[in-house]
Amino acid sequence: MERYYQPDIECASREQIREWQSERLKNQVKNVWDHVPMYRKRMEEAGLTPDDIQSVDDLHKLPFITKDDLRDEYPYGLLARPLNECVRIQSTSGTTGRRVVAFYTQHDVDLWEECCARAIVAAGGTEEDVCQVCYGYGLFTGGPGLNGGSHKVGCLTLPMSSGNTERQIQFMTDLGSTILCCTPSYAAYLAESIHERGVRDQIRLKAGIFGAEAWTEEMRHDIEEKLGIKAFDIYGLTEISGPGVSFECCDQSGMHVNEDHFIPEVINPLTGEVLPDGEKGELVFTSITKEAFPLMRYRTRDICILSHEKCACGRTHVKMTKPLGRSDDMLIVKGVNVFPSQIETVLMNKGYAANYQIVVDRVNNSDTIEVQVEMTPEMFSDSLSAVSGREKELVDALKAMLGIYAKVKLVNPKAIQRSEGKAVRVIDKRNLYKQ
Ligand code: DLL
Repeated sequence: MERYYQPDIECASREQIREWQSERLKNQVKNVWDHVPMYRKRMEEAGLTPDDIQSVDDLHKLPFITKDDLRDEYPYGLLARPLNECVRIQSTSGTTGRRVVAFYTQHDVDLWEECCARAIVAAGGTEEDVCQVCYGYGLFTGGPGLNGGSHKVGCLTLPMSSGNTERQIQFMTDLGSTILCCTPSYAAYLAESIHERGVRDQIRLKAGIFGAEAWTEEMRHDIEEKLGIKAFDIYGLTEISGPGVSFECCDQSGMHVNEDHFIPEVINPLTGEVLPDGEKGELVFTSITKEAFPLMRYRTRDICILSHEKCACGRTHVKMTKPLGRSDDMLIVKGVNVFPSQIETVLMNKGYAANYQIVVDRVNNSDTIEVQVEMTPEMFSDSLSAVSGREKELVDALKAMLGIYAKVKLVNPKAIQRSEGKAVRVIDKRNLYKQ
């Protein structure tokens, strides 16, 4: 029997959800008009006043905001509440030099943790469970979000944070963890390490809640099989709150967006036109219940598809596909659009583990792409000619998927550095020349 953390909300009628959204959107628009100068200016430029937004049908009138706006307003420009009402910040890693700082009131933290609790219950979590959280704690939202959700559900929470694989496995076996929360790449690494140590039969895990980075269905099956669990996807971003913006249910057919808090839209990234269900485009969110840091029509850069089709789990909130890539993750190699997930699919279908790296470069004014992937331990003893035969096989399969030649280099098992958080899949050396 399907269980829900907040059944009245998660299974509300579409009319009810629409009513909540319209009411909350109207209030939020008034709120940001009164308290955030940038929003008022943008609305005035678009010839709008709060009265123009009467329901969700008017949402499309509002201007978009982007990560550049967040940067321009850094750090306090978008605050909608006085600082003394804020109790927390979280921040993105800022690896691309674009650090985002998001603010929370206590109310914001509570609602965020409830969203994570919904995800944990959807994955089968109850107060009987031992929930091991190995997302990073600190500025990253992964650890604090799932930690809070786990408390709300009443699980025994293991606040492990990321890294120290030896200790992770020891706690997992000694305390009998039943739910694992981490990035999918770290789950794959943990699975590998558990097998190497021969302790698979001491593991009690039943479910994993994996997100924060792109992962394919092939990778899901691999992790599910190696750990003997059901693996659930969870999505979110710091700007909108953190993990739990959407989450997967037992149907594993997309992630339900917590629509009572976040209104999703999918737009054509070039024209800004709102696209109907089933069409692929850039995901945009409006946070209608956030107090401290509400974002109106925020362009996420994540590419996905929305679906209002009825879900077998009984939840009524719209589902989004896994992000099919990020518009800024997309590599353009020799003029062709390449998504790392396409490469991962080819590798996993050919029996390789998800330990790979994509190196893009420019040689003699022409783009090159090399896929480095680890041989499996069984392949390691292969002859040189067998190895080059395998490389050729992958080159052909990648050509069929991508339409361009990608060099393939099979490397020794363990040669690719394992990740404890978000995996670094792409090294684009062309960026070095731009600086
Ligand atoms: O990654 C929040 C999070 C933590 C989500 C733990 C799930 C679990 P940021 O660091 O701000 O926040 O990165 C947000 O990560 O725009 C997506 O591109 C990507 N992302 C997040 N979840 C998924 C997912 C957290 N399930 C960015 N699948 C987002 C694919 C994901 N990409």
